Formats: sequence, C-alpha cells, structure tokens
Amino acid sequence: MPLKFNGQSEELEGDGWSPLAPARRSPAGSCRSRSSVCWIGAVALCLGLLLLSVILVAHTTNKVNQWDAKYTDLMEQLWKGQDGQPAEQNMLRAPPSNLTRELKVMQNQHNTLAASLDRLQEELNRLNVNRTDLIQLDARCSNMIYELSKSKKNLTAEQEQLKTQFNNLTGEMEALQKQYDSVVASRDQLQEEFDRLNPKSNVTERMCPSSWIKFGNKCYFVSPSSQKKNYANSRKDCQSRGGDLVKITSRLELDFVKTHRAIAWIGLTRAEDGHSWVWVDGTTLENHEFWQDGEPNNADMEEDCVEISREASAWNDVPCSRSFSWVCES
Ligand code: MAN
Ligand code: CA
Repeated sequence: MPLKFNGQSEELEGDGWSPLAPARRSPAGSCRSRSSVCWIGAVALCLGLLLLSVILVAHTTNKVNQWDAKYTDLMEQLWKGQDGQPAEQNMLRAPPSNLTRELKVMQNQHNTLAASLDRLQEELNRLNVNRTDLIQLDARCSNMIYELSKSKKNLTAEQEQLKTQFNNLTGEMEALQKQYDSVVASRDQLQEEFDRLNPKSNVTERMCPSSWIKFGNKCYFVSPSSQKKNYANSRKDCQSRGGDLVKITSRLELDFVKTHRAIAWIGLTRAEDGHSWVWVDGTTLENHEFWQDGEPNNADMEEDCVEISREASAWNDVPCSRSFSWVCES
C-alpha cells in the first residue's frame, strides 16, 4: 500500500527502505506534523523488529540447548564408555603402551608387596605363637624362681639352726672332754696318792676289765683283728671303753703292743705347729727314739697320725684316714 510522507507518495517496499529513511529524507518535525499514520507505521516497525528478535532468540536458545545436550551426551560417553563401565576402566583395557608398561610395573610391585605382606603375616603369626609360648614359659620360670627362693630361705634358716646346734654340741663336747681328762688325771693322782699312803699297795694287783690285758700297771685293749678303723673312730672306741689310745713310753711297752698287733694306731698325732707331736693326754712327745728310720717323713704332706710300723717295732706317720687296728690303754 503506498504511504504518503510530506505530500509525496512513496512505496514502503522496495530497495533501500529503512526505518530511518524518512528522517533522512525529511526532518522529524514534518512526520509529527503529519497524522497518526506516521506513529502507527513506527509502532508496526517496532513490533516487527521485536518479533524478529523473539524469533532470533528462540532459534538461538534452541541451538544452544541442542549443543548442550550433545555436550552432555559426549561427556557421558566419555565417562561411561561403550559398555557402561567407567572410562578409566576402558582406558585400562586398552591403554596406551607407556601406560601398559607402567601398569605392568605397578602390577609387579603390587604382587611383590602382596607376597611380602603374606610372608609378614606368616611371620607375625609365628611370632605370636612364640610370644605366647614365651609368656607361658616366663610365668612358669617366675613361679619356679619364687618357689626356689622360698626353699632357699627355708634351707638357709635350717642351715643357720644346724650351724648353731653344731657349735653348741662342739662346745659341749669340748667341755666334756676337758672334764673327762681332768677326771682321769684326778683318778691317776688319787691312785698314786693311795699307793704312796698304802704300804700294801705295791703288792696289790691292779684288776683289768674282762677283754682287757694287764701289762705292768696298765690295762690294754687290743681291737679285734677283724675290725679296722680310721684314727678318729679308733680313738672314739677307746674313749667309749673308758680309756684312750695307747701312750707308749718305753721300749718294753712298744714291744708289748707290737706282739699283739703288727700294725695299730697309737695315741700320737702331729701338733698344730706341724712339726712337734702330741699325745692324747695333751703332753708333747719328748722321746723320739722309737721312730722307724727315715720317719716321720710326712709323705705326700698328709701324714698327721702315728701307727706301729708294719716293718719294725717302731713308729711311722701315716694319713689319719687310713683304717688300722688300734690299741687302747687305761
Ligand atoms: C711307706 C713309707 C712311709 C709312709 C707309707 C705310707 O711305707 O713311705 O713313710 O708313711 O709308705 O703308706
Ligand atoms: Ca711315714
């Protein structure tokens, strides 16, 4: 439809049309001066432009949505892979060769570590068993130590008691020996006194107990030939019979003893000083003429007691532990 501006009829359609064209062709004042036709045209133009813009925006939004959907699909494909597995696994199935190598290395390391872990686990189990055994052993040892220390305490106390008893008994025995010696000495003194005061005493025969032999003015007990004892036990036997081992003071007496026993203990021992000799009555040996030739020789440094020598009517020093016959006197 032809529109007329400023009195001129012009075609709206055709080459070179533009909404600004009227302004270029005539000043604004001329459009205003025309009728509302001018405004309607302008409004129509604006509506047209608006519609065009809406179409354009809708088209663009649609495209953007399409691209967005495609992108999302792609991302999902990338993430899930073809068979719905995570993409990393697909990548592991067919990874690049350097990744394969790394994977193999890591797999080997994993296997080695797993083997080490197994070994360590076994070792740990074994150690746990050992530990349990050790704990039990430790408990048993502790118990034993406790019991042993208890026994030791008891034994120590017992030992102390026995030591005290032994000391007491030793003291008692020494006191009794002294008493005995002094009683014997008193008896001998009284006998001498009696003999001196009694004129008939010289003719009085001294009586000896049965199984004792009288020789001179003394009684002698000669041990049975079937019995042998060491020095200490021989002396004990004499004492139990009321006498002591014989003290030989004369050749006559020595020969008398020798005729009854070829070898026998006599009451003579080495003194504490290691050199002199002492009789059972406590007197020191003065007369050394009865030693056998070459004696006492303290053979092997252990001969502290004296025997009637097997070789002659003489004395020989021998170890006190030897077993011989013995001769007592009273
Ligand atoms: C020999 C000698 C003695 C010694 C005895 C010991 O007879 O050497 O002096 O006492 O052996 O058996
Ligand atoms: Ca000797």
